[in-house]
Amino acid sequence: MGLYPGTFDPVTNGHIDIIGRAVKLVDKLVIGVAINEGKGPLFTLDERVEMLQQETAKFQNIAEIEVQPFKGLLMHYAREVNAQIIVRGLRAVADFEYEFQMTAMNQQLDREIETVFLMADPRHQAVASRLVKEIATLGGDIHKFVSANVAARVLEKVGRSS
Ligand code: COD
Repeated sequence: MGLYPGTFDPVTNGHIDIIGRAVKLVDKLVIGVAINEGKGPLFTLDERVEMLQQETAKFQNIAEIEVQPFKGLLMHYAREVNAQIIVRGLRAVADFEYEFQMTAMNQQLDREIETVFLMADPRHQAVASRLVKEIATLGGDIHKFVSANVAARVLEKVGRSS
C-alpha cells in the first residue's frame, strides 16, 4: 500500500502524472491531502479532496484509490493507514533539497516506511500548483496545466469566468 501526500491546491497534470505511475506500483494508493494552512491554500480541504476524487476516478481500474484529508505528522498518518511506501514526485533540481531534507527527517521518525520518488513526463515536469494560481490570477491560460474541470474552479476562485 502506498501513500501519496501533498497539498494539492489544486491538483495539476503533474500530480495526475505521478498518480498514474504510482498506481502501477501498488495495489492500493491513499492520496493524503494535507490541511497545510501555512501555505495559505486557495481551496478548502473539502474542495481539494473532491477535485482529486474526480480526477483520479479513471485510475480505479488499475489500483484501489482513496483520497483522504490528514492533519498532523505525515509519518504518524502513514503508520495509521499502514503505508509501506510514501510516493513523492520530483520536479526540478530546486525540489531536490526540500524533498531530501523531508525524507531524511521522516526516516528518523520511522525506518520501516520507504519514500520513493517518481518523475513526471517532461510535458508536466514544470507544472506547479503555485504557478497555476499565479497565471490564473494574472489573466493567463491554465488549460495546459490542469484539467478543464479544475481550470474552471480555479478561474471561478480568482474571479474570472472560464
Ligand atoms: N512533477 C512531478 N511531481 C510533482 C509535480 C510535477 N509537476 N507537481 C507536484 N509534484 C509532487 C511534489 O514534488 C510532491 O512530491 C507532491 O507532488 C505533492 O506536491 P504538493 O506541492 O501538492 O504538496 P507539498 O509538497 O506541499 O506536500 C508537503 C506535505 C503536505 C507532504 C508536507 O508538508 C507534510 O508532510 N506535512 C505534514 C507535516 C509533517 O509531517 N511535517 C514534517 C515533515 S519532515
